[in-house]
Amino acid sequence: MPFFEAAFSRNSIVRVYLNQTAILFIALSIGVPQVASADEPDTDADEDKRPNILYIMSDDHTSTGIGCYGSRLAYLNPTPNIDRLAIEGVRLANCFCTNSICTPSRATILSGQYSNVNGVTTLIQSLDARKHTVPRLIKQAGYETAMIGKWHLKVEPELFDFYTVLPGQGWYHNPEFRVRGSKPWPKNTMRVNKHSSDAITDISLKWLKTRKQKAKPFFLMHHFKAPHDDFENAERYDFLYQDETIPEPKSLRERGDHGPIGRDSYGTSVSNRNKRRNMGMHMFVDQTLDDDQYTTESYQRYMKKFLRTVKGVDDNVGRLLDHLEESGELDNTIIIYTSDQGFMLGEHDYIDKRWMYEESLRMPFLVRYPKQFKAGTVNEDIINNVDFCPTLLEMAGADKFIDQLEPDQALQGRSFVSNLIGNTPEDWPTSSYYRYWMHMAHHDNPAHFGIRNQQFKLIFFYGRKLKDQWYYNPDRVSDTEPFWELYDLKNDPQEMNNLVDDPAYAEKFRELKADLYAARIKAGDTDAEFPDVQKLFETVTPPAMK
Ligand SMILES: [Ca+2]
Repeated sequence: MPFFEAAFSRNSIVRVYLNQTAILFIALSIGVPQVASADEPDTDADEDKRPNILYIMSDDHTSTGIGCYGSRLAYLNPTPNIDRLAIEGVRLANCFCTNSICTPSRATILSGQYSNVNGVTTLIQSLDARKHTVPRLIKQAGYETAMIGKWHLKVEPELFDFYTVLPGQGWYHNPEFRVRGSKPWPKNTMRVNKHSSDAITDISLKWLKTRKQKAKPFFLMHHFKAPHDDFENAERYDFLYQDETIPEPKSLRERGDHGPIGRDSYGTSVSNRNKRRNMGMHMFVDQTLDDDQYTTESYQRYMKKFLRTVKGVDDNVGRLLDHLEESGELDNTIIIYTSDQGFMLGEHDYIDKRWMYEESLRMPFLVRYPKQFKAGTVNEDIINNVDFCPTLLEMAGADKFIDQLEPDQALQGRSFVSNLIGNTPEDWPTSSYYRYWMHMAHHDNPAHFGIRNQQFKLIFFYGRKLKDQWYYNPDRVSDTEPFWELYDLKNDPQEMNNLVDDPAYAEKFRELKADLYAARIKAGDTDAEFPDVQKLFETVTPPAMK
């Protein structure tokens, strides 16, 4: 039985009953003397009781910065409103990104396709409107739709009934928004004299209160800009955590055998390890401090700015929940909270995302809908953002239109509604494929792809600058030597020991490499355009893994 029918069987019956047996029966049964004309609209009968869907997504809000994920920061209670969704709903423990950077993740969510298929592999490309499958099919299913906040896909979000979006990354303070209007996109703009998290929420609340098609359920994509760097908080949080010493991850200073063995030059840092770009520079740390002091100061400033920005997100999630409660819509709204990817908060001395490492790879995902999802559930299935589109479509009853998609719009993921209910399909995937394309751009991350299952992660850093697949200062970027990383997440959840030098894991390496080979074929990502990459993948093998 489709999701919304199961949830609303009673309402569905009432609706069908009213529509089909007509109003005469009701009029007689309740003793109304005059029989209404069959042509007269019946308000109750016409009201669509399917669930609203509020999809809240923030930018770079790693699960480490969300209380219910239980990290070293949880004791600060950084996100009580977001945590409420986990307490009263389902938390996904193993939800992963397929390409951990803003524009590609958003394109994957809207299209239900991997980056290599939807064409948005890097920050450069935009997503063809033909592939805006989520808003198109959900509108077709009879929802009133809106996109409010950070969009970052360049083209007009034209398929939504309503939109108000930030241009590109947008501004934290007094942001400008692009709106629908008489001039061609993107020339219709307005500006709000507030912090972006407050402004975006104001706009969403206003839309919820004044939307034009109230007989329909709503589908709102509410996208915060925060807590993306440079982590600018609203003034009211300036002194939050001022006297706190934020705990460091052990790997900030003791990097172990993480990363390419014998090499630690990659990735921008909290410390002054990366001399070209590190967080201390962004945080105006005194460049003459000794190494230890520099790391301490850089980390503390970084965490406090990040967490203050997070607090602004959480308080505004609270405003959205309060509105739904006050308007009586809370329990008839599927409320999702997620982030376009994770973020490194000093683990392994890294900042930013892009890596396939846990804190960057993992997406927080919480969903509250008490009519279907049991409160306090933690689901550990391997799910990724290619699955978001089919899931949202099923939630809206729009999955019946999937058959209408053209071959180049075909969905690559699967709906995880059954998983949320507690009925994981027996043939549910047991691993997730990943690829980061933007070789050495911005944060000095070599391009890589890999696979993660419940226990292991295998990553191949092919290290090639590919045509049209990089961005920003290309002259600075050159190819890097290919290398492998292998982690046993069950015995080494912090990814401190790259096992590719340990012959005891040679068989496991070969098994995972075969899985990765198959995952690449399944994702349609076989580098037909870049045969050198596929050749490196097939031929480069660490000596201990032969
Ligand atoms: Ca992002």
